[in-house]
This record gives sequence, structure tokens and C-alpha cells, in this order.
Amino acid sequence: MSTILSRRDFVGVALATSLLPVLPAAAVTPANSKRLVAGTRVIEVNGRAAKVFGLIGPDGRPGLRLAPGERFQVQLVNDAGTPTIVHWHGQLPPWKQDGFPWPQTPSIGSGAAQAYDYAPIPGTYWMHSHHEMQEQNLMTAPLIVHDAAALREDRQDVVLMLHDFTFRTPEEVLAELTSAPDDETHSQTPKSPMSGMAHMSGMADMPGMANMPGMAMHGSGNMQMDLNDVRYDAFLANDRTLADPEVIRVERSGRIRLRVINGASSSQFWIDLGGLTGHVVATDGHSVLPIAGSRFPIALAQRLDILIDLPSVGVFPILARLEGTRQQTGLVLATAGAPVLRIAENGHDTPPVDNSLEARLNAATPLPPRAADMVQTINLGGDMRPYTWALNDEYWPKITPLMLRKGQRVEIDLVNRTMMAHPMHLHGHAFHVVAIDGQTIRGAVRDTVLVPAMGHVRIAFDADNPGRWAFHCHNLYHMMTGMMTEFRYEGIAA
Ligand SMILES: [Cu+2]
Repeated sequence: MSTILSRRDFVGVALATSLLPVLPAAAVTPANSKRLVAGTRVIEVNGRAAKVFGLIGPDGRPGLRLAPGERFQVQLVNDAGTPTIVHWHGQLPPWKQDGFPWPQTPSIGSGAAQAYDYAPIPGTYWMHSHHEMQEQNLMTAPLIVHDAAALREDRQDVVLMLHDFTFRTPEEVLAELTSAPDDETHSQTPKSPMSGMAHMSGMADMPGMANMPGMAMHGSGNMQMDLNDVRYDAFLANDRTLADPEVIRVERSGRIRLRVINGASSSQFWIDLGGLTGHVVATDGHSVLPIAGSRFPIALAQRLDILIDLPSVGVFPILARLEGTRQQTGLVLATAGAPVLRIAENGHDTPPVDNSLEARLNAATPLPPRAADMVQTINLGGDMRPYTWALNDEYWPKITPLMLRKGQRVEIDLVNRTMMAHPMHLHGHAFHVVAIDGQTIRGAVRDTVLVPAMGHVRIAFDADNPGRWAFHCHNLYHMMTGMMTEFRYEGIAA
């Protein structure tokens, strides 16, 4: 079943700026359907009110949580006052339910609603608008699909959803990026490491950065990396900053499943558990053999499930540190009665996010070995000036689709020829990361993989979900300036 089940008009009510609009639910919601409202809300950032979008579920909280075995039966009501379309990032629905604005599946008009019904895959997922740049304005939310085995572990579920926030509009941000004068932009021309450092946003005042792990790339000491295109006003963890973080009550010696979602538009982080040790057990919702550690990189749009067993009582900050800066956000786990002290919004210097974790990951259920039926190279190109980004020298929407045939094993070589890392996301499929910089790895199953500056990553997947599928960089501003293409199955009309 690959058609959208129903599309019906919805009589909207004039509550455009309220947090939880009161809607005539019975009028539009089929019996078993969960109601998800795309709307607007007001949050406080740095002491100022900020009007942002939101995706509010039936329990009044952002996003959706599904029980084991429950179908994704959702009525998405657009109360945002503007068209929208919501992508169920990492899920594998029929293509017409993927939430991408193809001509066959246009955005949902203001006041309209749309129904979805598919079998979801369990794990930590998320949802975000794929309409224009609404993602930057927090049209994003968690999508948690529980599975019975994980529930039997009886761990407290903690979601940590990350965002980057600006009081400017995304249109203003994009205009700044695409019109920056020469002397303020980064350049692709290799320079000495120190002059390159000085060009990185927010890093000019960071002596010693050149010696940090992660800065040496592929043995070359003569390259300049671009990080953090956009200067943000704040970094949010579950919509809050460290000035007023979420404090989550936990039991003495509590057992936690931390679900980290990087829902930012242009920012990548290191998750820092402080003195705690955690075990990464899933990447992008897909189980991996556990990896112990206290500090894990998370690229744009990726997710990490981290199991943490707390030692006795106390206060345990869980931080997300912005790569290449000292800025940080996060939440606090605290046992009853433990005093929560203020955490600074600036910590210590943090290196660029890299594939140090990726190289160590082993999927719990790898793709069965098989020879590839098709191997395709996709070159990642572009530059800061002019600010345009390309795949195989093509700029969305003027692209040539990569044609797939159902049943093929496909391998894609992602070759980054730029000085910026690109987190590449494929819709509608889970892929296996099979090699990094020519080195074969056992690798994780994912939907988004980081291709570091000048790096090379190979992914493999089975073409088992016919349709039209977007493949793009998940940096919003790279996608908006061209870094997107289409994987299309033979027999599917354009
Ligand atoms: Cu990119």
C-alpha cells in the first residue's frame, strides 16, 4: 500500500500562536489514529520570548511515542498557519508517506490534515519539516518507537533533543551565507594550519587547538577545515539552555536509556557524560554491539542510544558540546534532594566531530554479505564562496536521478572534495557503513553518515523500497544551496 490513505479538509481554529491548540479532534481523527499538530508556540531563549514551530503529540508533548508493535497511524493536522510537510526521519514508509514535497506529495496546506499508516521500525527516530527552512524554526520533534525487548530492560527513558537557535529568520541566515563579502568567508584554498584555524568560526582565540585530537586529517597538516557556518544565539537541549536546563529526576543507582537526537540545522556536537560511563547500543535506531565511553560524537540528524547505570545518588549533567568551540548545552539527571548547581554555557575547547566512533561500530544485525549489483561514486563538492554545495557537480533541483532497480544491492562511494564535513542522509532505506577512507569496517546500520572534510565513506544498502527518495546533506544550508539529489526506482514516474 503506497498511497496516502486520506486527505481531508480541516476547519482550523484561530489559535495560531498557542502552545496546545484546542481542536475539534473527533471531527478529523480516525479511531486508532494519533493526533499530531504542526503548530506554533512560544519558548524563552536567553530571557527573550521566541515564537517557534512545534510538533505536538496527543499527550501534549513534542513528538510521538509508539508502543511495541503499534502501527504509525497518525493524523497530521497543520495548524501552523503556513504549508508544511513532515518527514519521519529514518523510518521506512512507502515513499508517498515519507514527508518529502515531491510533485505527487505536495506540502499540506494551512488548516489541512493528512493521514499516515505504516509499520514503523523500533528505535530512536525523529521528525522534521521538509518544507523550506522550517526545520531551523524548530518544526522538529522526537519519534520514539519502543520495542518489547528494550522495555523489558526496565530503564528510565531520557530523550535529549538538540537544536541550534537564532533570533534571525533562516532566510536572513541563508542570505548572510550566500552574500558574505570575500574577506569574511572561508576559502577552500589550503593554508597553513594556524591561518586556517583563525578562519574557523569562534576559534580564533583558542591557542592549542591545532594539537587537539581530530584536527589532524589523513596525515595532512596543511588543510583548513570549515566548521559552524552559522553563528547561533543559543544551543538548546529539549528547548532549553544551560541557564535553565531541564532537570530530570532519576532514582538512586538509576538505570537510564539516553536517547540523543541531533535535531540541529547546522551544528554538530560531542555528547559528554562527565564522570559517567555509558554504552552506545544503537545508532540511528539500529542496534550495535555496545561501545563503552564518556564522550561520543553526533553528527547532524544522527541519534545515539546510550545506556547509563548511575552510581548511587547525585547530580549528573549530560552535556552536548558544539564542535570546534567552547559552547555547550545539555540537561541534568538528579536524584531526589541533590542540589543542582548552575552549569556554565562555556566549557573547554572541543575538537571537530569525526568518525572515531563510526570506525569502531559493529551492527548487531549487519546487512547480509553479497556482491554489489551497482557501485556508484557521489562526489561531494562546493565551497563557502560562493556558498553553494553540490553532488556530482549538480545542484538541486537541477539533478539527474540515480536510477535503482528493486532487488539490487547498491554501494555508494561518498567522496568529499570539500573542506567541510557533510552528514549525508538517505530517505526510505537503512544503509550499512562498510568502509571509511578505504578501510573496510564491520560498521553500523544508519540513515545518516558523516563524510568528513576530504574524507571518503562507502555505504551499502538493498534497494527494497520502490519510490522516489531524497539523498542529501543534512546541513540545512547546504541542502538549500544545492546539496541534494534523488534515488529513483525504475518504473516510478517523475
Ligand atoms: Cu553539507
